Amino acid sequence: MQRRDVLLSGSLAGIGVVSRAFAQPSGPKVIPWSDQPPAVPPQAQNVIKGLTRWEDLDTQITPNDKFFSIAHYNRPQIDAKTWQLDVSGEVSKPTSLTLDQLKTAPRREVTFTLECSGDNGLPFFQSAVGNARWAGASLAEILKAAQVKGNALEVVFYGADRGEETVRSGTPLEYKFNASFARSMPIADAMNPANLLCYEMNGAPLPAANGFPCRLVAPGWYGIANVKWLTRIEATDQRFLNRFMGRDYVTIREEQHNGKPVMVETSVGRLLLKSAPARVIERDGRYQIQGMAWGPRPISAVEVKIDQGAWMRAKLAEPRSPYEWRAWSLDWSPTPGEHTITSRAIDTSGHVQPAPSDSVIVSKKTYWESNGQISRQIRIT
Ligand SMILES: Nc1nc2c(c(=O)[nH]1)N[C@H]1C(S)=C(S)[C@@H](COP(=O)(O)O)O[C@H]1N2
Ligand SMILES: [Mo]
Repeated sequence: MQRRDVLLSGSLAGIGVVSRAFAQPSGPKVIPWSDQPPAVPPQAQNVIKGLTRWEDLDTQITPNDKFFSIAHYNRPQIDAKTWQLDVSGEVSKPTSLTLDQLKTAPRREVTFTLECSGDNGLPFFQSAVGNARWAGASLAEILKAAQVKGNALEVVFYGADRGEETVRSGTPLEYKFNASFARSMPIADAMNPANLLCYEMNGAPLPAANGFPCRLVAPGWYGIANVKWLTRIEATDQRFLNRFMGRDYVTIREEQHNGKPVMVETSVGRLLLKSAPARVIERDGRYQIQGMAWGPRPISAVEVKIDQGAWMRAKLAEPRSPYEWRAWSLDWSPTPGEHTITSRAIDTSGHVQPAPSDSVIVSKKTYWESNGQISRQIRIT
């Protein structure tokens, strides 16, 4: 062995990268996109952590240390020994569960691709999506045990994190208060058997950044519905409308109704159909475009367009759990120079991921729910 090899295998021992690299001197090489997103601006660096660029999300499951993390208020450090989850409100049997009690309920698992509804809505925010194997107790079973009353409309999920909110800002009626992070869901949606009171992520205890000791995992919903650092679950006979339901996380579209313009405001909720080119790899002069596709219904096809060419069918990986993204790839023989790669997903109901020029995207005035087709730039030498 050369001295350099000894150093490498010593420092990288156990990762498995070294031996593979030496066994295949011309292993696949990732060609980074030439349109790298700008850095997260300083004022957003507490809110957004751990954004991993697309080129580095190279496994079906996103490892915990590459998973993004969003926190709108503080990032609570919770002591698992004293933590309790209250189940209260319009229920006949209010309860308070310790982590050990929660873990005595049957352990359920779901693999779910979690995407922030702001993903691709801002220049620096281009990979706020990850796929993990989540484990915990069934939310529906806990709610059934608490006996939700017939008059209840919604279930509200409260996190331990808090922050100052202001209504009627700058008017004589201005009111500031200390709010908890919270989101609500209609009873029927809360009863989805896939929903978890989750305490485990990819076989490890939930990391602090992702909600330790317990978070809601709501497959089929955007990240915002997946409340972290859970402390309280409350059934209510009213509509819950806080900042994250009715003010901030609102998609505003200018639509034409009977020929008249109408501003339509909707709360961000369910996941939308989407795909993204993840990376281009090259091996011995042969190129492959790889990406991911996800959405509320199973993916039936992904198509790829290079520059202004025709749409081409990508090869889909085997389908896995209905809630996780599906890998796709397309072999490519590029000419040297700058190229644009665009992908679009199609689901089993025939929905097509909209083009940026589609009215559903053009009419949208806020940055949430940006599920339009994504184009990336690459330079081939
Ligand atoms: N308590 C709490 N839960 C929260 C948030 C938050 O700020 N506080 N952010 C939400 C948003 S906007 C997203 S996109 C997801 C991100 O989950 P992650 O941090 O595990 O990636 O958490 C959601 N759950
Ligand atoms: Mo989000």
